[in-house]
Amino acid sequence: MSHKQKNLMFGAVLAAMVAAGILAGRCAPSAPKSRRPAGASDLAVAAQATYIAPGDLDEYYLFSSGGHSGQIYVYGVPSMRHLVTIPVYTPYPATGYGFDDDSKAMLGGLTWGDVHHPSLSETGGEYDGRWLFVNEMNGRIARVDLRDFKTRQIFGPMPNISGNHASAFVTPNTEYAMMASRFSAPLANGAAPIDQYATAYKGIIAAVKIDPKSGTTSQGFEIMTPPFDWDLADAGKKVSEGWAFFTCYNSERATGKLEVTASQRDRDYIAVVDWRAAEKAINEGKGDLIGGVKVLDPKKVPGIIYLMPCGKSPHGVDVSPDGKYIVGSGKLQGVTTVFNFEKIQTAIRKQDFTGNEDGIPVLKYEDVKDAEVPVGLGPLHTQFGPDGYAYTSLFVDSAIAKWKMGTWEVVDKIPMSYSIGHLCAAEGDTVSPDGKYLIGLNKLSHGRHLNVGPSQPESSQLVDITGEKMKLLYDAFTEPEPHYAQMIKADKLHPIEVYPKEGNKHPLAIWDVKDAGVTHQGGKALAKVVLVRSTITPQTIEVSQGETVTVALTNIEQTTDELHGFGLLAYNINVVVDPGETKTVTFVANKAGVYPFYCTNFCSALHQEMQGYLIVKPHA
Ligand code: K7E
Ligand code: CUA
Repeated sequence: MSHKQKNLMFGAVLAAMVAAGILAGRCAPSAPKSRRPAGASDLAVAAQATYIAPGDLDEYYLFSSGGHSGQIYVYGVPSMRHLVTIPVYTPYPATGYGFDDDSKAMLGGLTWGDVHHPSLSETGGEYDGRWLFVNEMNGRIARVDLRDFKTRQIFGPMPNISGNHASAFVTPNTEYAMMASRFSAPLANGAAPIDQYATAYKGIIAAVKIDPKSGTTSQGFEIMTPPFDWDLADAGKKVSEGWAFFTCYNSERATGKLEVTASQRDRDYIAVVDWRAAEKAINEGKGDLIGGVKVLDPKKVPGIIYLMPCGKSPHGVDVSPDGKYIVGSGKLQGVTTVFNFEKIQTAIRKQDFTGNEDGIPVLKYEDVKDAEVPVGLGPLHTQFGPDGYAYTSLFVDSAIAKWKMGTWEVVDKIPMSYSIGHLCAAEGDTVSPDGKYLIGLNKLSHGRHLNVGPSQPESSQLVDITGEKMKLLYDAFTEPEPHYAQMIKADKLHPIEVYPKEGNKHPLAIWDVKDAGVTHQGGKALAKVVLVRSTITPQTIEVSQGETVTVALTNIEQTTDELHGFGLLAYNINVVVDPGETKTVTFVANKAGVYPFYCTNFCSALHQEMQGYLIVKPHA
């Protein structure tokens, strides 16, 4: 350990002691050498602000995108402690996800997904703590139930959509989650040469319908667009409720080297979608069946979508808490543009258009913009506080700019280490943001951690936004790849700790060891298994080679944290069963022999003894 590292560590320990009150009343220690522009008192304040004493709880849950890991990482804020990983699109041996029959079927043979934007369910524009929807770049949306933090549905791939990036972004009462294609392609899996891109390839803006009671997702509507690359979305709220906004790049309809070919025009677009009108059109039976989905063509169904010009190659689009402003930025510019929803409505009413793109009317930039805010270089995403302030991430400047809505004045900037992408404020995209905390989700960690070789973590930086000036509080490190995250007040979630026995309706559930055993019928074997400390019953599962074997495992515990596992490597079986839960795993016993199985989760002093044998009798 270098002298500098020791100093840093000493500083941290002192700060923690101050925070814990151990040094309270004494003079603050002299400033340790630090790479941060902060003195000892600042460090002590930061330490106190993020220190959660043993046994105490964090104030917020942070649901953070795991990118192409296909997972969601859950952190506590302000401690930034990693609490749990929710596997969504990727098998996760730690919880047995993707191994048992149900979760395996849900994954549909796929073993990864590219998660971008977690979206908490809302009621009246507030997070209601019921579900978390999360998109995947390849046309899927998943629903996580926040009662048990488990993925309960994977919907899609949605036909006609390739590269579903502008998603999941739910509407204020969780009627819909957004979808759109970033990579335009011929619809219905058709084929056309790339030189026909501008005409034969189509973009799609879509929405997935959500059942308000169960959260179950199903096909909503699709709107055909020119082959732009739809990038991000946000749902309107309050005055703009019923509308949704989507950014695009490549309004040039170019192919080839897009960094050049798709940057020729000065402006791209933000699509303004009247989703209620689209819903009504679908309910009236409008639309053409393409690839198994009703697709609305704006030429035939006017009044559902408009385009407003925006700075070249915009990325995020974010609606202010009151729904009045839509913030979007050309990501190569030094300003972010604030569009005014009232002005958009007026322009639409007056039919004040400059032209159209494949039947979609184009609004005038000057008609609909309110301000260009000089936030700094490379504005990507904006989040909101409770007090009329907005926070914009600047990728090129590697900083966050704080600015005031209405006066459009930039009041503060704080550097990020390094190259911030998204940012997340506490309940920052609801109708009533909490303020307090802002997290920069950075693309690179830039050496601010112990060296772990070339594959380095990404970083999340916690910022205090209670005061006039933003203050850096904490560096946390995450696995690839951070995109968006959402932060919800912890007291809005009430997760269960065990599955109540009465609620278990699984047809193969058993609750008494005397019901455990193996039955055989017509080439199939069914083993009903009880898991309870510290025995797997039956201890031997005997089958014949070639039989299709289903093992139904019920964990009959009703005690918090008493999980049991069932591991059997020879057949790639790894199931974890929570208290009160039943899971099945099915396989063909094609290898004769004796194969030990065992409980994988440490469950008691006699956990080691929780074992048994699968005996596969060879063909005679
Ligand atoms: Cu990384 Cu929203 Cu996919 Cu921006 S996205 S940075
Ligand atoms: Cu059950 Cu270990």
